[in-house]
Amino acid sequence: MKGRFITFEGGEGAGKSTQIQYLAEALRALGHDVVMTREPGGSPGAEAVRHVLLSGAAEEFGVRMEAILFAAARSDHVEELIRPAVEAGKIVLCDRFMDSSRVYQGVTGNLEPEFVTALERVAINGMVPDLTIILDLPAEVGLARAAARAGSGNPDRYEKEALSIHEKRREAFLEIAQKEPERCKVVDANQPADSIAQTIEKLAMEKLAIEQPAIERQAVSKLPDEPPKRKSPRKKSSAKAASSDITAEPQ
Ligand code: T5A
Repeated sequence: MKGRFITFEGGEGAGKSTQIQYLAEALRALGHDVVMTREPGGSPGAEAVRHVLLSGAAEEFGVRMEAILFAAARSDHVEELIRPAVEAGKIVLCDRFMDSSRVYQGVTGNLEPEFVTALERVAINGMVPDLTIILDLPAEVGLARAAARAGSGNPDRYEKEALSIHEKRREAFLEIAQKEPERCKVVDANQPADSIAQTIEKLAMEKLAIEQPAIERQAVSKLPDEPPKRKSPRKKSSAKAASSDITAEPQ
């Protein structure tokens, strides 16, 4: 089977990492080879840039500089990890990708759309996600979840920003979904994690089934209606545990 690239987007504390764990488990139970990764980061080069961005070290140099750094990290991540994995037939689940740059740097960073589009084109180099899950919930709820996360330490560069900015980001993600309904599916994230996981699993299965050749579609159609029994996904131990399977987080 051709690999697939699925991204998870949304505001702070929307539950992206939690849901990636659930989906990875469900897909693995069906025999898929799954790679979990995240942005900024996901490859050694990009992880080095992550620290600069999230610590706020680049903030004083302005949003254009930050946007270029996100794009540089993304380019490395795409070429070193995402594309090779998809070409090898794996399903890549990524915590944030190009839509986060459109929203955080573009909309709330007030960067010109042409600049954001140009960076995106270079950074992703054709690697458009097959499916993007947008986890939607009030910014207040997401921020409270992020703050309550065990051992979360100090808020990062973006978590510190005003509630109105986070609400604007929520609207911007919904707008992207409206413009690209084939790629982006909005999921109500203000529910118990288990029910969100079932909705996402269904969306992912539909995507896999639709685009698979007939013989593979037949196999998927024989899957049981009920999702496989899951264990709770592992908890994060620090501010945000590296979700990449293969990359350690340099701090
Ligand atoms: N950024 C990133 C940009 O500005 N531009 C870009 O191009 C990119 C790629 C990344 C930051 O970088 C910015 C955006 C971000 O500000 P990060 O540390 O990687 O920062 O953090 P986030 O991606 O924002 O993710 P968070 O860690 O804040 O949250 P998640 O992953 O959405 O949420 P998760 O799963 O960790 O859950 C948070 C807490 O809520 C609980 C979990 O157990 C956890 O404690 N939870 C639930 N509680 C109740 N009900 C549910 N349904 C729950 N689901 C999870």
